[in-house]
Amino acid sequence: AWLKNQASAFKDKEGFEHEVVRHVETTLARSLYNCDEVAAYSATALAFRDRLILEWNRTQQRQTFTDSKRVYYLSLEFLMGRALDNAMLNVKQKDLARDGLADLGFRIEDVIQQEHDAALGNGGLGRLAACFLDSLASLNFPAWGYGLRYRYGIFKQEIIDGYQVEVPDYWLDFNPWEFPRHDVTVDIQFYGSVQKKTDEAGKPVFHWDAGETVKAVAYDVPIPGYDTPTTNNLRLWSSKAASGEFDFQKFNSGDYESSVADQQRAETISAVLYPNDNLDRGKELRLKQQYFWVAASLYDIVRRFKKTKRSWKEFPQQVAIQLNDTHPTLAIVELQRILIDLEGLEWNEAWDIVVNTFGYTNHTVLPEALEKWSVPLIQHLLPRHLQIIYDINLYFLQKVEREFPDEHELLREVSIIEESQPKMVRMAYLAIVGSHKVNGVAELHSDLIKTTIFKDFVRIFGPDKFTNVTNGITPRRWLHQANPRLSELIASKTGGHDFLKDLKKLNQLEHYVEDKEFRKEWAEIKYANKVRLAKHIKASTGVTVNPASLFDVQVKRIHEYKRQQMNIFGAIHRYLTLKDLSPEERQKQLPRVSIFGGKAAPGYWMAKQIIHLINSVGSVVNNDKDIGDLLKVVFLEDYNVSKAEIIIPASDLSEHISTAGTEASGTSNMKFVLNGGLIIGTCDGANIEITREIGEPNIFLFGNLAEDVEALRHDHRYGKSNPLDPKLVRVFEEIEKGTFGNPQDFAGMISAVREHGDYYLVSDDFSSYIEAHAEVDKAYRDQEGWITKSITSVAGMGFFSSDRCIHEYAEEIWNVEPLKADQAG
Ligand code: 26W
Repeated sequence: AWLKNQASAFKDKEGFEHEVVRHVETTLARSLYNCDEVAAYSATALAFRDRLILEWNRTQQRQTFTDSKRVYYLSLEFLMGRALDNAMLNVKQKDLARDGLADLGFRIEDVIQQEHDAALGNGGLGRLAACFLDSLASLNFPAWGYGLRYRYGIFKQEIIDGYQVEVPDYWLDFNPWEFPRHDVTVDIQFYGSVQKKTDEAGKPVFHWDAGETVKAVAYDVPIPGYDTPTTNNLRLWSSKAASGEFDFQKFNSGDYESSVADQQRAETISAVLYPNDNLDRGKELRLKQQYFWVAASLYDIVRRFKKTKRSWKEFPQQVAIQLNDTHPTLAIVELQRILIDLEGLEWNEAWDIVVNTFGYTNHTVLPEALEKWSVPLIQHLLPRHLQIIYDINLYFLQKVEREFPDEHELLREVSIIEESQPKMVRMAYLAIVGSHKVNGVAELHSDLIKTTIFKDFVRIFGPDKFTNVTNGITPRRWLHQANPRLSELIASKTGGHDFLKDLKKLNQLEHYVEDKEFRKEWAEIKYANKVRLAKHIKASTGVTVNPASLFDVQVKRIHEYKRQQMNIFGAIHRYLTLKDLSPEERQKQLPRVSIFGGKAAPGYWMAKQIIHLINSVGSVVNNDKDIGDLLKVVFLEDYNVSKAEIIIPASDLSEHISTAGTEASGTSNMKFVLNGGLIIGTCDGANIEITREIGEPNIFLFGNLAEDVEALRHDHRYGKSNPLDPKLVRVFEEIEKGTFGNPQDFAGMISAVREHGDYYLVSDDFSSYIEAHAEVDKAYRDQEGWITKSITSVAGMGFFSSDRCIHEYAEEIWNVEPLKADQAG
């Protein structure tokens, strides 16, 4: 109903056109006669932006006026993708805009594509944060995101001669979705020393004499909810020299170079997103980024709280802060510092407030991804914070000693400070100690953290501190936006678009599984999406693929634990098997396209080798006259959110094949199934819950279980493993013969399996992987059976909405309630 009178609505398409023309002619200072697609995009974005701003302001006023508890989501990554399409759909005016743009001579699809992705993230963790923002706004929760405004997002990937080449992603040229708040700034301090003094009462007080000050400037991004006036705020901090431009004193005294150098050093803090996913490298600049962002955000949150004139003990009733992995853990220390050093609270009183304010989400169990910072580095950069960390650890270890006397090993095991050379601060332990709830992101993952990496903390704090919130995805972007025809078909059978707000309604599709017309349309939509992807593949790689083939997709960051190497070994096996057949036999085989995409961290040598092998196999297989359409292998360059929106709706089968126990959840698995694709996967992460929801006959599971991994690794280390599957041996031999180019280039991938302990258990799972693929072929030949599986699966996906997920956080962790527009009083 609000849509009728909403501030964010255009009355009609003429009203929209008028605004577009006005922006072209005034804001952009161009004439309609030289308005290209870029200008049409800019003007359309500005027109919608104007509308959003009104609801955005009202939402902020409403939340302030009602004095409601707010959620603050601290994430170093927000992988937003494009905003215009999403904004138009959320206010339900895309059709009007399509008509208006057509009048002006543009196709809306072309206009939408002019927008640069906001790619301020690496992968799963960053995209989850973006889905959460969409749900928080759509469900009317008073919530803010806090992050960094990187000048360069995740690098663009080019594939040159089969190798990944990184190109900087400068994305801020024209960004209508951000609003600089030059009046909202915070001075952030680094380095220096700490003075201990005593106040009149003889109580010790600590004064941090900082050595460097940098200015944080706020940039705000409106986050519109779907079908609601609520428009939340994402606040991103940009770093600037504290003295403004550059230091005039230095400048005037002739020290021009060093004044410019100071300015550059300050701006470097928010210059670039670290491109590592699941790898901690411990760089000083990264720690600087973390503190800069955390300190600015907390200052902002505390400033807002102080305006309410409430007493400090009410802080956790007004503020919930969620830590997206350990990257913002310094916020715990910073809030304690503010409360004791600046506000004069007693340690215990302050610490209660801190613990009740924070929640911590863990997103990985990979040991190399668990953050540790060296004590000397923290001492140097944040001397007062190091003292507070030591005090937090002292009180914590005293508690442990009281409750577990004689367990001296335990103290060393759980200490926040690792007694190594140099000493290290274990950020996950600090996050656990400083939060009231810790959660994993899928059932298996939450069980694993309780029984492995955090098991001692379950004993110390009790099991109730640890919980599970299985990840989810927003159906607005990942169904309605990415797959509009499927969304319309579902709407036509489930009573309109309500399923987009209540995804459980998808279960009504079960009534149509046998409906001939419905099934036909369902299949046609998938086919049309495959035709669209085939065009994209042709345009970007030059390879022609037949849309009637089975599209088999693995798109995600390249990592050994995700096992793209096993996938490409499997494709080689398929190629060799086809070559073995007589031409007559061959023609009876099912045609396949193996589609890969994903970025490798620039310093991750093995991941880059995997990309190179995929491309090398592609150039042999795709040009083999014996093979033709029966097998194509393509690597899609520069996988990102907007490419995902094309790829995911076009998949028949997607691969989620991590070594059991390594993928915390995975979220693309949910996106693929929601779009009618089936999964081949291991019993890992959310695959397990997906199986439970959609039914075992609808998923191709294979491989060893998480509980077997330790023993298998042990066997590899002591040479007790089974001999390699002859199929895998043959794949290795073929690579080593030079069939796919210089074998030296791929020697590392093979020796990791054959000589170096096969840590990711490729050899242990290869046979069952190949068998599962044979099952896929068999199932796909039965097209009717496949369509039944596809529809049944989508019907079961209601659980995986990020709306469900946000409701769980709100109830179990944040204790916050939605605030509807009519509750403004
Ligand atoms: C310090 C370097 C670093 C950078 C990023 C360490 C760890 C990370 C992230 C936590 C890695 C990540 O994105 N994890 C993914 O989180 C998703 C959302 O919960 C899960 O679905 C994925 O399984 C998990 O790999």
